[in-house]
Formats: sequence, C-alpha cells, structure tokens
Amino acid sequence: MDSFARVSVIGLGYIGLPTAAVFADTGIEVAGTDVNPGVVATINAGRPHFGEPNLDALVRRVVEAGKLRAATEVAAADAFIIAVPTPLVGHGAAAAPDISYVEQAAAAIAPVLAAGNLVILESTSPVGTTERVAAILAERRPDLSFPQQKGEMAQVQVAHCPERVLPGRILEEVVNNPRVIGGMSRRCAQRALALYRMVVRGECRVTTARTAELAKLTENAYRDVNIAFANELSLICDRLRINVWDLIEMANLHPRVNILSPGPGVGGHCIAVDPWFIVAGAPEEARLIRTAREVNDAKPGFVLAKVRERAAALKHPVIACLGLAYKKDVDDLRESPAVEIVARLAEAKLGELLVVEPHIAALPPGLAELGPELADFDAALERANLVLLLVDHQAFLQVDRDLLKDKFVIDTRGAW
Ligand code: SAJ
Repeated sequence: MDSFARVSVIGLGYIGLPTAAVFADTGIEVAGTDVNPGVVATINAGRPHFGEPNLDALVRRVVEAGKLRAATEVAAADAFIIAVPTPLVGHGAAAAPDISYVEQAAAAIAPVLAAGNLVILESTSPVGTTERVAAILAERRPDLSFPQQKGEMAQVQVAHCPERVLPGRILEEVVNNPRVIGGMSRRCAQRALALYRMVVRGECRVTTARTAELAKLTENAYRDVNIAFANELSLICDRLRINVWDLIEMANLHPRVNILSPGPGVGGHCIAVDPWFIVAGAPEEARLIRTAREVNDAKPGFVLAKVRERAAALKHPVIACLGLAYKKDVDDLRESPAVEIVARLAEAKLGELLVVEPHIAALPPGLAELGPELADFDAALERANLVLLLVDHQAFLQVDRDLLKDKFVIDTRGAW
C-alpha cells in the first residue's frame, strides 16, 4: 500500500506549513497540527503566520479548496510528518540538543496510529532520534509492530527525511532540492520515498535513518568548519598585517582551493547550532568540529576588540553599525553575530551607537533597551566618526567613498 490519501503534519512552522501546503496542493487531504491555537486559527483563515515568498497564495488556495486544515490535535492519517523544533540548550561545551518536542509529537501521534501507517521525522535531529520516535510509538502501542521489532515485516514504518531548505526560497527548494531518505528498514525507506515522490522533483537517495540524521548535521558542520578556516585566516592576517581578502583571492586562484569568506561570526538557526549536535553525540571524536564552532563563536569578540581600539583614539566616538541580520539581504536576526556585537558595544558604552538595518522597522527587544538608535544609512554615515560594516546587504555596497574618507572604517565582510 504505497498510496497516501491523507497526510498529517505535526508542527506548522517554517518547514511544516510549506510542506503541508505543497502536499495539499497535489489534491490529497492534509491535516496540520500545531500546539499554538493562534497559528491554527490564522492558517484556517487561509493565511500563513510568517512571511515567505509565494506561501500566501498557496495556503489560501489549499485552505479554500478544503485540502489543508489545521487543528491542535493530531488527526488519523496514512502518513505523519514531524516538523517541530529541536533547539540547542546551553552554550559552548555544555550545549545539548533538546528533542522533547519530537518526543511530544511522537506521543501525540501514538493514539491515532494504525497498521500500515508511515511516520517521518523531518526535524534536524541528533543521531538516534528516529529510533527514539519508534521506541515511544512502540511503548504506547503494544498492539502494533515496529521496525525495531519486526524489521521488514513491521506494521508501522518509520523514517528520517531531513529538510534542507533555505528561508526565502522554501517553496522552490521543498520541491527541487535532492532529498536524503533514511529508513529504519528498507521497506520504511521505500514507503517514505513513495511519499516524497508525490511532491519532490529533485533526486531522492535512500539510506538508513542514522546516516540521514548525521548527513544533515554534516552538511552544516562542513560549512561551519570551512567558515571557521576563513575566520581563523582573518585573525592570522591581522597579526601578520596582511589583507585577508587579497590573501583568499590569491589562494583561490588554485583550481582545487575554494576558501569561504571571513565575517563577524556565524549566525542563523542552523550552521551555528547543528555542529553541536554532532559534538554532543561524539564528544571525544568531534575535535575539529568543536574547535570550528569555538573559532566562529569567538569572532564577535575579536570585532569588538577592534572597535574598542579605534574608539579609544576618538574623543566622542559616534559608531555607525551597518547591518543586524545574520547574513546579507534577509530580515532574520536569529543568532546574528551583528546583534551580539551591537549589544556588547552598547553594554561597553564605547560611544554613541547608530544602527542601520534597512530590513527592520524597529530594534528587537533586548537591544532597544540598551540605547542604540535605529538610523537611516545616509544620516548614520553623516554623523559617525567610526563606521562598522557588519552585514554586506546590497543597500550598503554602493557607498559614497567621500563620506568615509575622514572616518575610521572596520569592514568585517570585505564588502568595500
Ligand atoms: N557565512 C560566512 N562566510 C561565508 C558564508 C556564510 O561568514 O563564506 C555566515 C553567514 O553570514 C551567516 C552564516 O554563515 O551568518 C550562515 O549562513 P549560510 O548562508 O551559510 O547558511 P544558512 O544558515 O542561511 O542556511 C544553511 C544552509 N546549509 C548549507 O549551506 C550547508 C541551508 O541549505 C540549510 O537548509 C540551512 O542551513 C538549514 O536549515 O540547516
């Protein structure tokens, strides 16, 4: 039985809602679940509860067609997709993944589970989490059989198919990105493959659940380690008085060298987080991955020291901080090193702080109380005697050089 007439999606956030809507758009019935009644009401009114290109029209269409409905309780279905958060709690060496939302989702599915069902974990998860989901289901439903008990003969299939989409391009990437499909058995993987084939045009590769879990974490750890290499080079170059951007440009002329860009640190909710899941699972072995995290996490402190050094030479420092987002041309401030740097500058009371972030209308709570002023680009450049470029937003690239000429400039992105 490889057809799916009804799919249940648990967690209607950045990943769950677009996924639910894309499945509903194939004409099957999708029941979405979220613990937040406000989110449920908004979706049932035909609207997404966050901004994402083209999602408005899609959600309206599938809700009006009666194909997507949201509720706070999990409904029976042929397949269940879990897309809840897996946050990291604690910092540095004490950081540990919190899989309690996944555990709660599994517990909520258990009562409505039936023979022939497929349960998929999409959340980025530490290795072993899919097995944990299967264990919770088995514990709560002794009347059914699961892959850890009956292998290929199990009545319920369990798989891990990690999401890989980039915010801002979610609808396109849900459909076109290649997918890793990790089954707890071959049958589990084959059924999950049949489900994703309904919506995914990209290549789908089948493997084990544990490999799929580590593959997702590895993709982001790979990028983190490579950014850490670039960030370490920026410190080495500072010590040796070499321009790091020239250095990287020269080294990248080699056909097999492709060094990424240094910056003020690494932000976002994935790359700065996922490597810790690997470290937590294999603390003694994951030495390079841990060090890379530490190098990237230390970069805001280095930027701060540079600003301090420059500000000390000024009588009345007026510092223009350009950009707050975690990367260029987005409005997302999550885990942003720019936010950390501005907050630490404000706490250090180094001078007057002007923040320029064209993608937001007000400073975020936590930062606003510390006293920096949200300013527009031209006014900030006019008033500042120290300019700190933190994000290489398009809006900052075309700058009038004359405006910078008598100021200290710290360009953490090599954009100027
Ligand atoms: N950064 C640098 N130097 C670089 C590249 C990035 O300092 O050369 C910084 C950025 O400024 C930013 C951070 O790294 O602060 C992360 O940005 P990103 O564009 O590298 O990645 P994310 O977090 O927006 O999205 C990543 C993607 N993963 C990979 O590229 C391997 C995306 O495909 C994943 O879906 C997403 O994580 C996720 O959800 O896991």
